[in-house]
Amino acid sequence: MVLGLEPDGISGPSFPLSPANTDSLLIMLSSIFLAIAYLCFTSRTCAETITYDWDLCWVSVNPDGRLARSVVGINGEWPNPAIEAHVGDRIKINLHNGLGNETSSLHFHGLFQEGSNGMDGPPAVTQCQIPPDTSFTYDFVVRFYPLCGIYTVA
Ligand SMILES: [Cu+2]
Repeated sequence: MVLGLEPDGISGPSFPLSPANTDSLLIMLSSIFLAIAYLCFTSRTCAETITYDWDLCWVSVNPDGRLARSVVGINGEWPNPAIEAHVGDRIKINLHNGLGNETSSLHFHGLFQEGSNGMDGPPAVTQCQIPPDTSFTYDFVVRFYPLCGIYTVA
């Protein structure tokens, strides 16, 4: 390491471009390229199809501790299950509307549905409501989104 003056006059380390450092730089850049290639390759080969079989139903719960009431549950349970997926995964949800007296749909709020707009779920906007005692399959790939994280399904 050579101590020298930085352009702004502050003393600090400098790294002259010697053949040894050029080799180190090339090795470092090659490593970064290989890491990026590995991530691209693994993100494609590791994509999975995640399938859920959900039956909407009424369940009696007391979510706020004040009064038990009927809420929409899934497979007889509430709170409803989470969907866990990575970018690139395909999500398939076989949804049966077992409510008996209400139409329904699932809306994937905030998720990009590029190429799969009909799977976004707002009733009367991108899909017809699912009548009681019928089924609908949501089928889409999770696209890249700059704010990967938690989204709500309503
Ligand atoms: Cu929304």
